[in-house]
Amino acid sequence: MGTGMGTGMGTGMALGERKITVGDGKGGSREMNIAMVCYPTHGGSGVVASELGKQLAALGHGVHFLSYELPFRLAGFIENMAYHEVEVAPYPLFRYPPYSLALASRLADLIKEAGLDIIHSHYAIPHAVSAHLAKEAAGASRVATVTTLHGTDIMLVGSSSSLYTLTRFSMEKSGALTAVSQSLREQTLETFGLEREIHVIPNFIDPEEFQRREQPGLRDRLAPPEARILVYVSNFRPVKRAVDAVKIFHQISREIPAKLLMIGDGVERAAAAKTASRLGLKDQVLFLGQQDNVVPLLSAADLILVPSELESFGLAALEAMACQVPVIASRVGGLPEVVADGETGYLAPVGDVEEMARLSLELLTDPELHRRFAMAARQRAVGLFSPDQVLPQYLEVYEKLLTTGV
Ligand code: GMT
Repeated sequence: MGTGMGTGMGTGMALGERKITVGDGKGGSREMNIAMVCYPTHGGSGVVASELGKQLAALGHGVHFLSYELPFRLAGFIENMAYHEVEVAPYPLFRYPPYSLALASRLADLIKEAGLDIIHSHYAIPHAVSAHLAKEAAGASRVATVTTLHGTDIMLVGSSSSLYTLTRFSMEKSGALTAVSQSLREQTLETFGLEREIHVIPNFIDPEEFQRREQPGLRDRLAPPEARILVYVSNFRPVKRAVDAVKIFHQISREIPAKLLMIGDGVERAAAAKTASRLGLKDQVLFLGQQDNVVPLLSAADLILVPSELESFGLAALEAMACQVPVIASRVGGLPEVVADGETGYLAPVGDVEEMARLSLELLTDPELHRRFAMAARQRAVGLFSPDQVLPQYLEVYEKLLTTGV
């Protein structure tokens, strides 16, 4: 089931004059038609796909989202954008409903229905495999395929022995590969022994949406005036080390009045709550669950904790920086590319709870230092990770593929 494409195709404004047109088969030209394939849940890859789709649609390109559910950032009518739900017919024979095949089939149909020029998959596994299959099934060798690697697909899922071969195959078959950090690019090349080009295109935020906007009264409702507010945002997978966040906070709260807001949900939430309760922090650690809009909460915060074990980029850190929230994070994966150590936050070894608590206290007890870091965080987020910086990089990849006819 798909929602209708908005009217006014081709009326979008040009951003940085980087509009790309393709031949319309009648001697004229038209904007590109792009299929965006992603997971719809609160993970960073779905967020990035949605934001990229919005930017492309605003330029006048036709953007078709395919997933099993509407990605949460795409609620409401968006001009030039359509959503196509991928449904898998339930059948008792299937122990595992074949979602990747249903996706490939829907994509193959859409290649013809919408005249797709590009299929942009977010995740090598399973989306890039489905994209390749769709191209073959539709006999559409002209359709270009782009795959953005986000980390989870490559380092956690794709490198497992059961999926390794197909992950590698999907990357080899993609017309272009992009990775969200230099670190992920290098890890991918090494893990899969690939020799091909991987473009590093970082994630981005909309600086208008992600800016410090304090909601009147919210801070007072969350904590007493003298307390500092820390946030932790994740999907509470083991790799995010939610328990470490509580332990870091425990050490901080022994020195200064503070509250910790735990945002998100997932398997480790119970362990984090148990740790908070064991450490006598039940009233100071608030579990707020899944939040569609984190800006008001980030705008009430003084610091974000990102103690992850693995993070190919760390979108939560970037969103916080854009809201003038300095970051205390693990020195791992792409986080050092996002957080400027000693300028917009501090980095420490994974699991070094003591050091992360010490660095947090350094910032939280020195208002001038904190102010400087907060300002630098916003400046870095806007200067390096805004659509103006990042969108042209994706457009360049698209343009190159379309002109070289891959
Ligand atoms: O780990 C998550 O939050 C979910 C995950 C995803 O695949 O949606 O995030 C990955 O992609 C994000 C967007 O590119 C990155 O910001 C995260 O660092 C990355 N997660 C890991 O590498 C563990």
